[in-house]
Amino acid sequence: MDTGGQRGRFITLEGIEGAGKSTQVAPLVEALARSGIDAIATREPGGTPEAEAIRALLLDPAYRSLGKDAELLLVFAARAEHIEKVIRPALQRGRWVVCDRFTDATFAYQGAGRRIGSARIAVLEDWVQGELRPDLTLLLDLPVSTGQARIRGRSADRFEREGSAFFERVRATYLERAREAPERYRIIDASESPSATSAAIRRAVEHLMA
Ligand code: Z5A
Repeated sequence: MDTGGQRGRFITLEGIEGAGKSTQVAPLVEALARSGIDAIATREPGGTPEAEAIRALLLDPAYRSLGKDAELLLVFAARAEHIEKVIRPALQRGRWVVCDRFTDATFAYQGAGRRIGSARIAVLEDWVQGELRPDLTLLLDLPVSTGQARIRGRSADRFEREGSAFFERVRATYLERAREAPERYRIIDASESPSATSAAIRRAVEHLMA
């Protein structure tokens, strides 16, 4: 995708909680480095001090009554900072960007989870991102119950307090979006071991390295 001088590649990891996204970011960056590709790892919400502050607010269970429109706008406020200060400059310098979650998460969590219409989200996507879209999105897919079992015992953030039906909608929306844009997505079976998942991810990015 032409983003006005972009030369690096933009890879995002998506999936429900416990899918293993955070676990897989470093192995992917290391695999890219072994192939001579300079990549940075980052995450959403977050990636800059200001966006990390917004993340802290979004995840804090103390703010459980935050309205869904305010939540959506905060997600995009963090994203605007992240794109301007981190993602776009890195891509323009030819670096690859590996991002733990991006706008697919907004369609899944605020769209399907909070039931905000996708047309409204798409307006913000165009406004905040312009032409910027991921070159490749790795959807780490697994049953909701498996993901929840992996994070059991951890203190639940504001999203993790939602029930299974919320996460079933999130998972279904990720899968639907992947089916609608097969050229951008690769669905990875995330119920396998971490090393098997890393190997599947490496295979899924090979075509970008050619
Ligand atoms: N959010 C949103 O609503 N809208 C948006 O636009 C964006 C985000 C961008 C971010 O919180 C929250 O923000 C997220 C959506 C919302 N909330 N939720 N839910 P986060 O970053 O803390 O949440 P997360 O992305 O879901 O992180 P997570 O729960 O940690 O999931 P993960 O990164 O996919 O998993 P992990 O940390 O790599 O692994 C979890 C545990 O499983 C850990 O103990 C691992 O050692 C273990 N693990 C990992 N892989 C495996 C395998 N393969 N087998 C067995 N065990 C494993």
